[in-house]
Amino acid sequence: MKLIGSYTSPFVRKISVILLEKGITFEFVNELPYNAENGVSQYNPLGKVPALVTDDGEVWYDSPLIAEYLELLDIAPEMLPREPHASLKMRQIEALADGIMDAALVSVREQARPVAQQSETELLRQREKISRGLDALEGYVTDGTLQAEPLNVANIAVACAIGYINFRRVSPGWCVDRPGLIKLVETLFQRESFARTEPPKA
Ligand SMILES: N[C@@H](CCC(=O)N[C@@H](CS)C(=O)NCC(=O)O)C(=O)O
Repeated sequence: MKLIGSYTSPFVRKISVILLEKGITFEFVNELPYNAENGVSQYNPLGKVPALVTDDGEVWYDSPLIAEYLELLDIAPEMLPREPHASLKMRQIEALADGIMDAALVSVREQARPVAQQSETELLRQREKISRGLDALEGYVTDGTLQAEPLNVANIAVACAIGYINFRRVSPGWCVDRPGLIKLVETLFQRESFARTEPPKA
């Protein structure tokens, strides 16, 4: 199996963590999707990572789809509850965490533009999405819907989203008034799969 991705992408990290936790051997193919020259589009016409190439040569992309494909392999631990409604709930939280990653990514791209071309309005819009998303996640921790155990697509995606906003310093004050989320991600970051997939420092 080959995972096409970059070491800084939170979506790729989500899939890497799932593969490591399930003990699935994979080759990491490092591609930088924002570089002018990159090979991502030969795997995903949208030019986005992650993409997963199976041993049969089938290609899957969009991280929730890849996660779902990996569940079909029936390799423990299961990353979704068996009960359909509970499973949908976890995927809803995964979508929320993915949305926070999307907003953080847009912010980072916007801030990489020359200052005169940056839109404060756009940055604020994205910051508000992140803030509302984190508030919703804190609510899920408070009501017990979102927990560190058992590991699943929801708590993995949440930890990857927060790992990314920490890494890019997108919302430096995110932990103020969100004690549940802090505790959740601190627990998850202790796992070997998260330690091994930390984005590079430089
Ligand atoms: N919904 C996609 C989002 C993937 C995504 O946005 N990946 C970024 C890297 S973090 C990317 O490849 N961007 C390249 C581009 O938008 O051209 C997923 O869940 O896989």
